[in-house]
Parts: sequence; structure tokens; C-alpha cells
Amino acid sequence: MTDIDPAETQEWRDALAAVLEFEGEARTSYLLDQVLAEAQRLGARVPFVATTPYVNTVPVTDEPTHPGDRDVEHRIRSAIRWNALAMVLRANKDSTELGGHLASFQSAATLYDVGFQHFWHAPTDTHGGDLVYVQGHLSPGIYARAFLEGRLTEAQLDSFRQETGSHAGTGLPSYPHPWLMPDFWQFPTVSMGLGPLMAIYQARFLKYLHARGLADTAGRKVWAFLGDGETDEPESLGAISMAAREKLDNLVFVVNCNLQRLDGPVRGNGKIIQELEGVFRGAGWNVIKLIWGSGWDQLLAQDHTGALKRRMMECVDGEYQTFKSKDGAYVREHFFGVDPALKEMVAGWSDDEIWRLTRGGHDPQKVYAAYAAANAHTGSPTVVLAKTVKGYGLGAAGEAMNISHQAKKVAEPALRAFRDRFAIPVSDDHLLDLPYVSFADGSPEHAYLHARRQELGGYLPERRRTSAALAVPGVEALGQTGGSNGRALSTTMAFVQILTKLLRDKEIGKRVVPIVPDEARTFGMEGLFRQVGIFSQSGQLYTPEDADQLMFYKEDASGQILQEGINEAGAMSSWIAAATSYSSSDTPMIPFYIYYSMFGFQRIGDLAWAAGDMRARGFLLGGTAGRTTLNGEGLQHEDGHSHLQAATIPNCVAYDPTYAYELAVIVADGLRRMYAEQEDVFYYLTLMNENYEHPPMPEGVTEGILKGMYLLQPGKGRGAAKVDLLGSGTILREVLAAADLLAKDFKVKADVWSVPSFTELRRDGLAVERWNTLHPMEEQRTSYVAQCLAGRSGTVVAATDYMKAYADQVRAFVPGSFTALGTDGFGRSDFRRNLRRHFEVDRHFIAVTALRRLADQGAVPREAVAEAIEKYGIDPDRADPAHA
Ligand SMILES: Cc1ncc(C[n+]2csc(CCOP(=O)(O)OP(=O)(O)O)c2C)c(N)n1
Ligand SMILES: [Mg+2]
Repeated sequence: MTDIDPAETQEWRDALAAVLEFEGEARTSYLLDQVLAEAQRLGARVPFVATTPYVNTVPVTDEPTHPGDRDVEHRIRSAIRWNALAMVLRANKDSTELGGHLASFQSAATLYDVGFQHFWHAPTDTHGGDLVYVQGHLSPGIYARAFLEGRLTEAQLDSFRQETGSHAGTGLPSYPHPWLMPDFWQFPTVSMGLGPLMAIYQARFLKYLHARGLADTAGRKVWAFLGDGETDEPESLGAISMAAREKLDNLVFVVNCNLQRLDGPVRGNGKIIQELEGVFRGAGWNVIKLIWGSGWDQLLAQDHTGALKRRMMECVDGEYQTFKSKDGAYVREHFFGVDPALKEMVAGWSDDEIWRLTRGGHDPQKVYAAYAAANAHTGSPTVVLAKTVKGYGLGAAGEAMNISHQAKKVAEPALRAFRDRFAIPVSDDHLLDLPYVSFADGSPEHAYLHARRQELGGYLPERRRTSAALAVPGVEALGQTGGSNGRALSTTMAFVQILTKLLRDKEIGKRVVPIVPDEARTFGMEGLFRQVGIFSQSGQLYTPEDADQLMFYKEDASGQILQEGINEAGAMSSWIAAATSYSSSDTPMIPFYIYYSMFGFQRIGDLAWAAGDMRARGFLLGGTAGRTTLNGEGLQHEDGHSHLQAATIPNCVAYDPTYAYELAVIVADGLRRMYAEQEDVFYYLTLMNENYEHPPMPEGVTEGILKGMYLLQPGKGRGAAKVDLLGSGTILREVLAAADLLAKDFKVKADVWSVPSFTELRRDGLAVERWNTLHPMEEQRTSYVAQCLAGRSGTVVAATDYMKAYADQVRAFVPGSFTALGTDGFGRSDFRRNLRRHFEVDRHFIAVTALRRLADQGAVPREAVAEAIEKYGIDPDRADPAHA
């Protein structure tokens, strides 16, 4: 916009400058607020500015002095830098097969060190401990510190990325994996975006525990480190508005803005720090920019015309990266040299002095000031946007270069330069041996290192493996073994009854965490809203529309339900926080997260994998499950594969129960395994919305339910031909109907098996096979499937509401012929009956398939198959639903 009255503009500017000079910053802000409010009131358009100048947020005058011994800390940090470098180089000495990252940690060493030395509490009797999510691929830096602290051995550093054979259990994982290092790592973060998302929900869950009186989490903080490239992941920023809305002042994000990602610059043509500042401020976060090191302070103090700040602002990140890949002379010419006034500012400086002008993230004083401000802030979450240099100190081996991220080797001159730059006590003769550096007992560094951690309660990271065992109820207490007495109900309804019982349980009721992603009414859970309340830190500030109803929408400051909105990734993150609370808060919780099964593993599979890694304990309930059981919703809703996805996670125990008593047996056993025995498994159960009658629990089926199959109904009639039919979920009822058809129409005797878990059966079968292979001289074992089916019909047909591959899992262990029916192909809407006919999992197709397999064996004539096809009205030339 053109300035139509420059004199008037200048008057306003002068007035502002005078207020700032004589009355200070607070008064200036107040007046500006007033002016803007008045402008709004009068109807003038107020310009929106999401960003602030490209300088540090904490003014020099407000900086607390770094309280540590800067020299000793520098030596400690330098040793950590060296050891982190050495361990990766040693792992890649002969070949680069093992890989590892050099450059990322060097950019962030100071960001971590200041946290470890001054801010992050370990759990003690009086402090629950801070929870630190590190950038996963910076793990060498975390190991290097643990080595200096005497928590890891040299042999362990040398087994970085070697975790099998003789290194099993001691080798250091590439990235943070609680599964592989259960006493050390807490949070798997290397799949980019999951760390920040999980950290937000972790912080909220700490508030939940506190509000509900389950744990005192008041002094605890969650610190999450992100890469600037990582912020491009939708998961990284997707929940930041929730964090502000929930006033998560126990949460600090630190974005390591080294301006680079794997391939090159994050925002070559822009400025990532400014972009993120706008995004986070817009979402309501406290933003602390940490851009410039202390050396810049004197230059900024002389910048009366604003020329330096302008130059800082106009340079794009691509240029900033290039500056740091060159030298002081280049910076003089290309940063300062473009403006005679700036050039003059550094005229008396040597090129080395210019080069030593650091970025904020490398200056312990500035990092300390930013963290202190973050730590003290209340009322909203804080993000520290720290500018750093990727590969800091690596020089020609990868400092601010586009190849930095992938560098796995450092040539001798660069290694020597690194050693000199950080004064590493390794002589020229030993340089190429890459010896690890440590501090002897009694040395000032050793004493300091341990004193600092003792002051903060102990060492980090450290993971708690177990917590108190809980007294869990048995199956009878869940009230589902007596049958439904003629009433038709769904397994979802049975689940809600079980959940209600558990919520009322004296021992564990308060630990139950129902989690829903705006789907409670879908599952008939709205009754819980009033019974236990929906967690809301602000309680309920309004009278709900349905206040006069029995089951009104009740929000409550100590509510028990986590209502996450239409947000499966967030709800899953909440579930993970609750499911690992035994470890991170020494407070075992029992989360039940219920959702549309199609929007489970398929949508948030990576989080589910991380949950397995984290040794999460809890229940996932895939509601409205099955390709044909959820009838009217069509292709994008009907799940025929979540069980296959669940089966990919080694410690996920998954069942597809048909009857309420099966569900109850499984839930009770899950409670026992996870909360009494403290096994590191979690459960995935599919629930259906189809109503039918549930029989009372037969005698002696508990073991079979849990192992995966049991004989539900012996065949009827006296026919010579025999078949074993297997089924799960609602399709088990089609299997029962098929048995009737076979007996009535073809005199075939069909035994019917309920198979709540083909996956558990397969796991057992594979383990038995493996054992047999390795123990040829011992008595060979028999899989549970083979034990069940041995000496029976030898003709087995299985049908489920999932893809054929689900039931096919047991094929190798079935004695005799085996056929799996399932719902391969895209789903579609129709009545259940029609869908089952379409996918060829209905009673008729099951009967035809059984006859065909019997005919193959000569047990019935082929004509019987043709007769059945005809009789049941099946079109033999219809399109295959797997491809239709
Ligand atoms: C979901 C996911 N995609 C890709 C990767 C591979 N990856 C590892 S590090 C990296 C670059 C990270 O850049 P940035 O976040 O800026 O971190 P920096 O190393 O620069 O600190 C990539 C793409 C990953 N780990 N996770
Ligand atoms: Mg980066």
C-alpha cells in the first residue's frame, strides 16, 4: 500500500518509539492492544500478523544467567558429541551396512545437554518424572551420554544396531524401542510425526490422572523434540490446537530447526521458524524463538536503524544453510556485505570471529534462557523454535550440506578438525581408532555429571517395566455366562454391559478409561456420559440441551470418559498414554478404546505398531466389524481385514468372538494377563452390531475359547459323510445354519467349531512346527488345531466375515482338506443376507463348499454338489466377488 502521508506516518512511529523508550515494552503492548481494540470497535480492518521479527523471543534483558559451570559442561558435551560420532563411525568402519546418523545429533547436542543438566527430572518419591520424547534418529547422542554416566558399556556402544545373536538383549537399537530396551527407552519416536502427537496426548493424560485423583502429576512435564522436517507430517501439527485448548502448560515442544531434512532444505525459499511461529501462535501456543547466539547481542544492540534485523528477516533458509556450509569470509561478503552499514558493523572483526557467531540452539546461555521461560510458562503449551546447524562441527564431512543427513563416514582431516574444534582428548596417533572418551572417577567432569543428575533425581531415559499388580475380576463377575434368555442382542451391547460392570468394580473401576472418537451413540454407550462423565478440564460451562433427560451429555472436571471427537489418531494416542501409564506414571490404567473397526489399524496402523513397541496394555474394540455384518455403510466402512492387520503386531492378541460368554472369557483373561500378571500384550476384539440370541456358556470351553477354537455343536443325524465346519463372528451363525442344511438336505453330519481366533491358532501352530524342526529326536508335538481336528472328518471348511487369508492362517495345521471362505473384494451396501450371498459366506455357499470337498474325496457324489447349487439358487457363472 502506498503511503499517502509520510509525515503523519512518521508521527505515529515517533510516538511509539517514545513510549517504548520511556515507558517500556509492557506499556507499549498495552497501548497497542487498546488501539487495535478501538480500531476493531470502529470498524477499521485490523491487519493480522502471526509472526514477530526474526530474533530471539526472550529479550537479553530478561535472560536468567546460566547457572552451571559452562566450561565443565562444554567438556562433557564435547565428549558426548565425540562418542556419538565415534559409535556410528565404528559401526560403519568396514561397510556402511549398519548405517546410523551423524549430523542430526550434532545439530541438537546443546538442546539435549541443557535439558539433561538443568531441567529434566527423573522419577523419585517426590516427583513423578518428566517425559522426554527425543528425535529417534538422534539416539547415538542419548547413548553417548548414558555411556559417560556409566549406564552403558563400551561393548554396548560397539554393538549399536546389532541386536541379535551374542548381542541379543545388550546391543543398542538403532532408534528408541522400548520393546528392545525395556529398561531404557520409553517412547518410540522414529516414525516421524508419532512422537509429537503422542506427546500431546501424554500431557493431556497426565492432567487426566491428576484431575481424577489417581496420581499427582502437577510438577511433571512432557518435552517433545521434533525435527523441522518432521513438522511436515500432518501428525506433528494435527493436534496442536487441542493442546492449546486443553491448556497443556505441562507440554514443551522443541523443534530442532537445522533448516534441513533428508534430501535438502526444509524451506529453502522461506523460513521454517517464521512459518511454524505463525502456525503455533495461531493455535494458541506460547512460542519462544531461539534463533541467535550471544555473539549477535552486541550487533543487535548497535542496530539502531533496524538494518540488521531487516537483513536477518530477508535471508531465506536456503541462504542461511549455504552460509554455514562455507566460512566466515563468505558470511562477511554475502550476509553483511550486501549493506554498507552492516559491512561496517563487522569491519573490525576477523573472519573467524564472524564464523563464531553461533545460532541460538548452539549457545547454552540462550538455550537455558529459552527453556527457563518455557518451564515457567503457565496457561498454554510452549514451543521452542531453535535454530541450529545440521552437522554442526563436521566441516567438510557434512556441516550444513545437503548430503549431511546421509553421511556415514568422516575423512581424517575432518575428523581431526572436529577433534580440535571440541578439544577432544585423543591424540593424532589414535585418531583413526576412534576411541571412546570417558571421565575418570573423581575428575571434575565425572563429579559434575553425576551431581547434576542426582540433583534432578537420577538418570534419564529410564523405563519402568512393571507397576502394582491389580486385583482383577473373574469371568463370572462380568455377567455374560448365563446367556441372553431369548433376548436378541449384539456383542457390542454385551461389551457395554461388561464395561459398565468394570466401571463399578471396587478394585479397578476408577482405572477404567473408556475412549471414544465421537462414536459412543453408535455403540449404545451414551448411558455412560451421565454415569461417569466426559473428562473436561473446564467442567461444564453450559446447560446441556438434554439436561432433563436421564442420559444427558455430562462434561465434568473429573469425568472418566475421554471423548476425542472425530479423531482416531488422537484417540489412539490417548489410548497409548493410558495403556502405558503403568510405566510412565506408575499408575496402571485399563483403557477401552472403541471405534469403527475400519478406521482402526487401517487408519492408524503405525500408532498401533508403536503401541506394541511401547508394551501397551489395554483393549482396542473394533466396533461394527466385519465386511457383511456392518450392512448399510458400503465400501469405505465395511472392514474385512482388520484381523489380518492386527495379526502383524507380535504382541497384539486378537479375537473375533460370536457370543457374549466368549467375549467375557476373553476380557477376563485379558485383564488377568495384562494387569495381574503384567504381561506386555494388548487386545484387539471385534464387536458386531447384529442382534441375535446368546446361549449360556457350555461346560469346559474356556481353554478352547482362549486358545482359539472349541467344539460348539456336534453334528446331527446319522449320515455317513462327515465334515468339520469352522466359523467366527456372526458368520459362525451361518455355519450353524449350513450344518442344518447339510443334515437335512444331504444327510451330511457336520460338527461346528467356534473359532474366536484364527490368529492365535496360527501362532500356536507355527511355534509347534518350529519346535519340531529343531528337535527331530524328541517326541514331536501337535498343534492345538491338529489336536482338535485329529481323527475327525478330514474335511474342513472355515468361514468368517474377513478375507479368506484370515481363516487360511490355520491351513498348514489342519489334517485333511481345508477350504477357507471369506469376504475378499471391496465392500458394498445391502441387507446382510444379500451381502453374505454376494461374498459367498452364507449358509448356502458354505454347504455347497462342504459338499464339493466331500465329493473330491468320494464321500458324496458330484451330483450332490450340482444339486445343491441348483437347489440353493446359486449362479455358477456370476462374477467373482473378490474382483467385482
Ligand atoms: C514417517 C517417516 N518417514 C520418513 C522417515 C525417514 N527419515 C528419517 S530422518 C528423516 C529426515 C528428518 O529431518 P528432520 O525432521 O528435519 O530431522 P533432522 O535430522 O534434520 O534433525 C527422514 C525422512 C522416518 N523416519 N519416518
Ligand atoms: Mg531438520
